[in-house]
Amino acid sequence: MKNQNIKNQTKSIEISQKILSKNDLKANELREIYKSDNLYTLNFMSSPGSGKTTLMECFSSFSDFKFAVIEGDLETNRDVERLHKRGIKAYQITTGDACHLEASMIEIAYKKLKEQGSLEGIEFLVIENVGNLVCPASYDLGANLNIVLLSTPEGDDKVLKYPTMFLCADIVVVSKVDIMEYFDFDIKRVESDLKKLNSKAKFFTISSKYSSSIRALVDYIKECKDKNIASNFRF
Ligand SMILES: Nc1nc2c(ncn2[C@@H]2O[C@H](COP(=O)(O)OP(=O)(O)O)[C@@H](O)[C@H]2O)c(=O)[nH]1
Ligand SMILES: [Mg+2]
Repeated sequence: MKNQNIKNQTKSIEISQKILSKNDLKANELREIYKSDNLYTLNFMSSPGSGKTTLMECFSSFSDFKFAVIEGDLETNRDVERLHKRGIKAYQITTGDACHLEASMIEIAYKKLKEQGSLEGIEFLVIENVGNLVCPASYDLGANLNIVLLSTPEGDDKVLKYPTMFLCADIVVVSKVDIMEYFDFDIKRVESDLKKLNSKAKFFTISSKYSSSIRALVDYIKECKDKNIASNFRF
């Protein structure tokens, strides 16, 4: 009888806290490092060829946007060579067969950039993730903003086909709008899909041919830094 009473008084408590993975823990450490070094960090993700490196080349024409880059590719130093040609400080990570960057890789690259003095006078750390619309969305890099590019040749149906990627975006950028008409790309469809999936994401359209479109994106990123906005999304 006594035991029965105790049983009735026992309450069950549901614990639904996320168990942090090794990568999550490292990403939390990186967040603190960026903060103490006063660097605002952007994680650019997209398919290969959607225009990430080109966008970084375009950034270099704005003297009020001081940035260094960590490049992620499966193989080759080609992107870093392109950036160095423009005078951009950059460090290349080659992942071999890993289809995404992980926080531990960023930690190593960050140390190298720092040792080289490449972070002096820099306000923004720009990460170009490995080109892939799937895997990078599962790895927190501690960035302040996660920015996803979708180029017009890829098609206007991708937001709902790759929801994990677009869910983790603070900013979605449709790139290559100068050639949009050749691909029957419907911007309204992308905007409407994004509203349904992730209404908090800010939406931009850009082309490397239209400097004012890049300027608008840079201004918004600078505004986020000034307001110290942290990513809506935790991976
Ligand atoms: N027409 C057009 N081509 C672009 C634009 N941005 C990038 N490209 C081209 O797209 C190709 C892939 O660009 P890249 O920056 O290397 O893409 P990433 O793989 O995402 O870094 C290159 O040939 C670029 O010249 C754009 O706004 N308009
Ligand atoms: Mg690239």
